[in-house]
Amino acid sequence: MKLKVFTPSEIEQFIEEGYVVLREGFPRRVAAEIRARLWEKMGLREDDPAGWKQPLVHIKEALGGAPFSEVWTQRVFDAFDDLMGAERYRKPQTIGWFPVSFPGFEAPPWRAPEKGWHVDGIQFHHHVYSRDQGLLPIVILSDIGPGDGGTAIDLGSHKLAARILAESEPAGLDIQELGKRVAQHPFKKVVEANGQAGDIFMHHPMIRHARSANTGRSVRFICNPCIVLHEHMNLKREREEDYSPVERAIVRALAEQAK
Ligand SMILES: O=C(O)CCC(=O)C(=O)O
Repeated sequence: MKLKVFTPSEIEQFIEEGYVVLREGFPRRVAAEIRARLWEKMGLREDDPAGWKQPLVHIKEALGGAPFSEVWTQRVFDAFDDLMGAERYRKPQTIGWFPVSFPGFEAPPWRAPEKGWHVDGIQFHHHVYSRDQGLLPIVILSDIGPGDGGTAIDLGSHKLAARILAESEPAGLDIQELGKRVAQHPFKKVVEANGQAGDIFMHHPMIRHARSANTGRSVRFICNPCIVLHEHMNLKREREEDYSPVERAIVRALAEQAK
């Protein structure tokens, strides 16, 4: 596959670690307009911290039209093409949901969360080739520095989940059982998804991740839309170059296990 946005070494990082960051995927202006709309929706004000009464407000909605749909730029779709394969996924029109996390409830230093680790996908039965989630993008809507509540991700855990799923075939696993089995394994390396408004963290759909406490000073806005593939992943392609990086990560995880 000819790459449009990422370099071969970034693709290699995605395959091995389970994530790559698209910097400046969409304009900062769009992020600012979305935040303004979300403040309105929450009935809270950015300039009135006295009104922030809880560490998290979860806006469980997918929202479309400008400014929300303006996240989906050609650059973002080019990045999706690089990771899932052009024409192999359904182009989203909306974004959501929005977990907004507030500072002032947990003191620094930031620590990796003890609870809440999961692989996404409560809405489908999981197979190693599932089409229901082709990628997990975390759309950064506010500047998120170290300690500011960036999503915690366990690098390389997508390979573990892939192996667990492969072993469960042909029955596959429901999300609770997948979560339980992944939780029996130690963490490899936990990092925070830090970035600037306009960046998008592109995660392998099988990565283990968790919400982390916002120990910073600013309100953290993200959203994590689900990108659906048109067809199941193909883990037995005839030509090596036809694998998407999402598929190649799974194929490699299974080959490493067989060694
Ligand atoms: O809030 C976050 O940082 C993570 C959100 C998340 O993991 C989820 O909603 O699946």
